[in-house]
Amino acid sequence: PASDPDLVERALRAKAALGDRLFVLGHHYQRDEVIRFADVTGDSFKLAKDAAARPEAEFIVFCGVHFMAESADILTSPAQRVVLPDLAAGCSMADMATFDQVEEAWDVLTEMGVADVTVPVTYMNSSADIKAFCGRNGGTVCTSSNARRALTWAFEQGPGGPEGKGAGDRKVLFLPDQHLGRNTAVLEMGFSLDDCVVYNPHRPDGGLTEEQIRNAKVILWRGHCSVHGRFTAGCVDEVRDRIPGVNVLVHPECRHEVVTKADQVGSTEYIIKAIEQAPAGSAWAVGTELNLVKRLAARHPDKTITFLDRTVCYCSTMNRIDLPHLVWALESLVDGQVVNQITVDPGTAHWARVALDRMLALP
Ligand code: CIZ
Ligand code: SF4
Repeated sequence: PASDPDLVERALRAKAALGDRLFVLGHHYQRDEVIRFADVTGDSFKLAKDAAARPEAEFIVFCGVHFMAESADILTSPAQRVVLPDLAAGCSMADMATFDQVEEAWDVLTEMGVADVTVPVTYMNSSADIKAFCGRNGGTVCTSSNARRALTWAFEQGPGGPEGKGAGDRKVLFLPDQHLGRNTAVLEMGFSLDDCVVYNPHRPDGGLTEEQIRNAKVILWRGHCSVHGRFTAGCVDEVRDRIPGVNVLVHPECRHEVVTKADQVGSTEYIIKAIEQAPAGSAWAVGTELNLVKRLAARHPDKTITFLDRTVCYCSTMNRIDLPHLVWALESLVDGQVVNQITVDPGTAHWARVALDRMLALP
């Protein structure tokens, strides 16, 4: 549906009034009515770096979800203020790993005597206190484009480097997305499915025996994305029947059997580039969030671009940022009021930054 012209006008007016004091970031999964007001667009990693590249902007309005706004706050200067237009825009995957649950899991590993050879690695899609946990315990952060490099680092350079404690016998605790962890370990690094176990935070000892934990190379947290986790192997078969010659392109947050059946797998930025570079007339079925797939289809009318699923599949929390919330946040700033500011306490920010800096230094 077309946006309310009055709200569009108000958003434009507020942006003009704030000028260079304002920097609006828009994630690729945002609604059309919101993303048109973004000064830059990107995936979570690109946006975190873009936020840091604008030190003169007083206000960073983050059109995305909570963990992304936290990362922006961590990576920008203390004087800059990060605003999330709707505080209810969380991420169900990030919420699947709470700090208390992760501490409890670490206690289990400590009791078994394996914590000191285990390197925690968290996906960007996690709260600041989980990133800080990784920073404090010798681990790092990864994105969907550098997960293999982060895991390689963890196994080789983990505590004490190649000669350090547990070298050759190391494990990774991968948080919170089991699918990204498994797809990376198995499809990109040569681990077997049996090298991976799934730790369920709702069961005692993660629902695992001591032997299973001891034998595992990769301990996957039992989290998933409610959007990407919905695609099934059946969706891939169905689209191949429907569109002969179609290229199936999916995000690594999809289940292992979906990624295995796909032709290409990659991060959000990878997906966008692959479609841009695809020849005219080619056909693509894309397994990622629907706002982005629709935009790609509209931007490339010379290619056939369809959604991998037959049902509608938006990220409901991304969609909470709508034009009324954006206008409210911007007009409040014009009135001198910073609403919905996202701040990370300095102690957490310090250790989260340690983990993020390790990621940024990955070879
Ligand atoms: O699934 C998401 O939310 C993704 C891919 C976020 C991002 O930009 O990394
Ligand atoms: Fe979280 Fe998935 Fe939504 Fe991304 S698409 S914000 S991982 S629920």
